[in-house]
Amino acid sequence: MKTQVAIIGAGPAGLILGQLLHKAGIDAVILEAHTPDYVLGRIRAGVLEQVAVDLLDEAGVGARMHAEGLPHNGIELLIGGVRHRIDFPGLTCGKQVMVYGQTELTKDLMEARAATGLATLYEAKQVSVHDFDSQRPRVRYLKDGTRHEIECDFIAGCDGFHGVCRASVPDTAIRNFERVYPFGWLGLLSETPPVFEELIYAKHERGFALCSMRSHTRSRYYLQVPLTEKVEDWSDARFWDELRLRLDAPANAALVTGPSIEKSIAPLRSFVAEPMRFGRMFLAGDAAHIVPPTGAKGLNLAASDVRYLSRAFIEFYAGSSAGIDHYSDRCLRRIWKAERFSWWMTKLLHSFPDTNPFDQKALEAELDYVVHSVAGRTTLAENYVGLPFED
Ligand code: RFL
Ligand code: PHB
Repeated sequence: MKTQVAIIGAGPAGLILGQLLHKAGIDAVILEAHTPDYVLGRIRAGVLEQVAVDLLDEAGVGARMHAEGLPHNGIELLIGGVRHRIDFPGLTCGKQVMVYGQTELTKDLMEARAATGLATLYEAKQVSVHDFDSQRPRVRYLKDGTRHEIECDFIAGCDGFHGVCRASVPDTAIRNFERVYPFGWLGLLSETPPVFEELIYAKHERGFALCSMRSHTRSRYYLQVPLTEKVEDWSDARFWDELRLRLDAPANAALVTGPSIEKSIAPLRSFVAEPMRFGRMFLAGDAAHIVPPTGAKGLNLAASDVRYLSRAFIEFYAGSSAGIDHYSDRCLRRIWKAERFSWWMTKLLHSFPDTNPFDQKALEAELDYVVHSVAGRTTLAENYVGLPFED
């Protein structure tokens, strides 16, 4: 088989890229290791920046998001039992974010791709990437017991943190930057109305908690837990009891509990691989970087990478290699700002074991500054709604 771009991975990065390339008349094949149901079963992100919303519109998949998504104008920080509102439009000249689940977005992208009859090869096993330092890269895979090979102009590694693309780069050609946190997030999804109309980020001495949502009838909650915790040890009742301890009286009065639809623990990590281009192979999304979810940036970064990558490919086929030459640097400038923000939000709002008393006092002063100064709130708001692209 021959194609222009072989995309590895049908998560948000791979599917958005496929759609943008299709719109531009560039031929692409997507290879995915799992089934569509498996991909849709992973409950992950919930918050989209305006630039991600705009990109989904550009890709022609924004209709249901606009009909069913929830535009949000702020978040609440609950610190030491006191609420502080971060007003996004007021602090960022009118910007807001959209609450729309990654599952729904992925479903929209899958349906749009199926409707145009484009090839997504699900359950492609033993995917391997070859000759990406030459003019003719190749991708091999096993499907239904038969081995196949794709010849392409480019490989887009959109295969997530555990994917094969980054792992295929020689150690000498790549540098990894990493910070691992000594806790994870225990997430619970329930068919219950959200506790509040905006997201509540709660800092508590028992640990961080987040009240989020997917719709007016579906809620998503998270609790900071030590990495040693096992999800089997968290009954729904234990989860709700612990959440109550970390919220304030108005939230507890409004909290509607119910059976969980999904419950899982995700470790927190900051990670960046540099560069993101290796000859004719490009990494995008979680394949190249991971952020702790506190800043709601992972999916948004995946979207911004493929925005740059799609434009780079379009420019290439129009006769200029400037876009592919600048891809890595352009992405990384934006990525490092989101990494910094996600690390900062995590540091401010979580309880860290072994924090010394001086650092603890300095952190409390920093939080006090952030919520009580317009400059502090503006810094948080402009990073949360998403920094502009440098084109
Ligand atoms: P994905 O979604 O991991 O997709 C990669 C795809 O590649 C496939 N794959 C392979 N296919 C073929 N061959 C191989 N060898 C392959 N290896 C892997 C995988 O099966 C998969 O389908 O990466 P992508 O597309 O880069 O998208 C990234 C996002 O999924 C991720 O950054 C976000 O979910 C992060 N995230 C959040 N991001 C936000 O922007 N806002 C949020 O509010 C937010 N909340 C979150 C989050 C992530 C969380 N977890 C569980 C990590 C909340 C949580 C709890
Ligand atoms: C979510 O709804 O899953 C969510 C929202 C905000 C975050 C992280 C996760 O910062």
